[in-house]
Amino acid sequence: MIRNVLRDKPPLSRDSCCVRFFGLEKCSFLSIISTILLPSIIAAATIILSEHQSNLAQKNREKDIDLARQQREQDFDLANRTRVQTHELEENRRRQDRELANEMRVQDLLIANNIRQDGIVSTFIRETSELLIRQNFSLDFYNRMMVLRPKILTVFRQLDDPKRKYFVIQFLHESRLIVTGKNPLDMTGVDLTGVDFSSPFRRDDRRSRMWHISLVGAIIVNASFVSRDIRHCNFTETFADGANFTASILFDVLFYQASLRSATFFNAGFSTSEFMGADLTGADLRGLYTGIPDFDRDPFPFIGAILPDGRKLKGQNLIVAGNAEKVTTGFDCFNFERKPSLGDILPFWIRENDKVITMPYGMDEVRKGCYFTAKPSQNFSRIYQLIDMKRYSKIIQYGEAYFKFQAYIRSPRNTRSCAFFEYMDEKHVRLGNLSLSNENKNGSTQTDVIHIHQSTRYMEVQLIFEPNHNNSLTQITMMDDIEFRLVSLRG
Ligand SMILES: [Ca+2]
Repeated sequence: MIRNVLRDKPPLSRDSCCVRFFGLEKCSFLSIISTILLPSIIAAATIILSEHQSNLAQKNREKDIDLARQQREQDFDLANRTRVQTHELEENRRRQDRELANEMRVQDLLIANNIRQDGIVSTFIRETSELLIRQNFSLDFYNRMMVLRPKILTVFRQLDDPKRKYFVIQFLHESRLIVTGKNPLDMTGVDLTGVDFSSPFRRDDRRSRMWHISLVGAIIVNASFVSRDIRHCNFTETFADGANFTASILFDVLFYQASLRSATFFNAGFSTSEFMGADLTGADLRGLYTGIPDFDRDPFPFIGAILPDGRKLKGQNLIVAGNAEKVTTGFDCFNFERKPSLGDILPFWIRENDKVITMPYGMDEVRKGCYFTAKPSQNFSRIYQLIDMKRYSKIIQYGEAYFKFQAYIRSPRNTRSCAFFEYMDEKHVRLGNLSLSNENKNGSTQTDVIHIHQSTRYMEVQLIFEPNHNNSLTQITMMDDIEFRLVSLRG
């Protein structure tokens, strides 16, 4: 059917397509338009394209410039960093070189110092040994005090290494030059600060022993004696602040007048050591056997010492029953109403006869209790007691211990009643005496402080009453509060 329609449609004639425009046929108009417009379009497109390319090129150039700038900046940064790094590296190298040079110099100095110090020690040991051999191991006073002591002081001043100081002390100890009881050298002023005397072994190991060493007067600040067995040693008058005696064995060690501030004796066996006059401020005295010592029950080892808590202990009265009411039986010394009657004396005092008695003070007396007196007699009457001072032998031997004698006395005029103290040696040989008397109606306490003879081992105290011829009890001698005690060391 369609084929039929197409077949039936008449063919287009030439004239039929030429519609007229502006007086021109349509075909001619299109032809003209296409002739003019096409090149224009092409030209325009070309211009636009060209413009676009130009812009692109501009952008690219700008980008290139930017990149180049960035590159330059990076190069500059890199160069800077490299320069800084190079500088730092060189600086480091120079510093390392300097440090190395310094270390080497220090090492050289150390080596030189070591050689010098070894030389000092070996010269000292050689010369001292030669001196000992020359003197047949028995140095006289001049050799000890004018040759050896100055030499020792010089050596210790020159040595700065605590280990070498320890070696020298070992040598002196083994050469028996600083052994207690063997006329040891005076170590006063020898500086042993920080020297390590500690033992690597157990304290009961034989190798821990350092017995009988005398360091009297030495400076042993912060020195260590940990685990050392230093029994029978003498640290009298040492300057030993901060010294460490932890877990050491200190039987029979003397610390008279030593400065032991903040020293530690923790777990040390020091119960038989003596600390009279020492400064123990802040010291740790928690001993092995005793715990913290009972200073009040047994003040003896600490008389005159400043205790860790700052207290200072007075010595005990060595006279038994020096106060009359303590030995009185038969009546009440404080109840004068029932009086007068005479008390009996318990046997702390030895009575030569039965004349010496105790009596209560009168109503008008300031003093209370009882006093010693004597019954009327034609002869001198006396009571006495002997005091064993052997426990004090070391402190007496030290020679700087001061004892105080005291008695309250009132005697009639022109009598010779007195408290009489006589000291004697081990064999009871009398060495000297001291008497306290007072011819004063009012009575007063008489005292005297002396350091007694170094051989003193016994003290006899006598209360001597002169016969009271007028037989009047108001004219009698009275004595009371008799005391004898260690009060201080060196005045
Ligand atoms: Ca009394």
